[in-house]
Amino acid sequence: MLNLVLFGPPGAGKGTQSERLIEQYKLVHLSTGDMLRSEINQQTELGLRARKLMDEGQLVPDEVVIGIIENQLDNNASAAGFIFDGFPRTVAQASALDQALSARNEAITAMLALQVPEEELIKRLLERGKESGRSDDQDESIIRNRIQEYENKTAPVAQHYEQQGKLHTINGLGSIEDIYQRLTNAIDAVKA
Ligand code: B4P
Repeated sequence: MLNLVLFGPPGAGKGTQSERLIEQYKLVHLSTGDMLRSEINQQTELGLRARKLMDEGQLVPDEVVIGIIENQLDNNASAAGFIFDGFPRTVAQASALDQALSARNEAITAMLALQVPEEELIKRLLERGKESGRSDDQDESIIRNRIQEYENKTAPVAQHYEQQGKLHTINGLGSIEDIYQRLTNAIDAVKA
């Protein structure tokens, strides 16, 4: 299996690039953000809990997203591999993912970490907010809160994979096509 973690701050382009990478490598796309938004749209109990936190720019509790991901691993047992997009977002989530994969005789192949300066992230998310109506993209203070949550809780996840020799940093500035090329170069090198 080819199991990739696509990593980076909010607005780094994880969702954008995942859509192309799953086509190229025939992988299953697991985006915890998309799954949580689907729960919100269906107005499930989980969705109602998640919405309040997401609208404040906070992370939802680890046990919620870990449970969602484990279900998806079981539902896609015959997949060629996975792209984990927006997960893991805490070191506890990373440890849980390692254990869940190891219990299935699998492991993360590589983490691809997109690097984008903060002012560019804010510009992209405010722009998306105008087009998509996503409630967590509407307000600069919520976006800055999301970036702060990333710095405090998510950035250390890169060290977790660096210690395993799996971290690959990718310049996330430039055209979507240029960044896609950088990602595929890195993936092809780890696959070889
Ligand atoms: P997510 O849905 O994961 O989304 P994101 O971090 O906002 O964005 P992403 O990096 O995917 O950006 P995109 O490609 O769309 O998270 C939302 C919330 O869900 C979190 O804040 C949290 O509350 C919750 N959550 C999710 N997972 C969780 C977890 N594991 N644990 C706890 N809580 C969790 O790109 C953004 C914009 O930039 C787009 O409009 C795109 O068109 C544009 N763009 C992309 N690449 C560009 C480029 N190269 N140049 C210019 N613009 C570009």
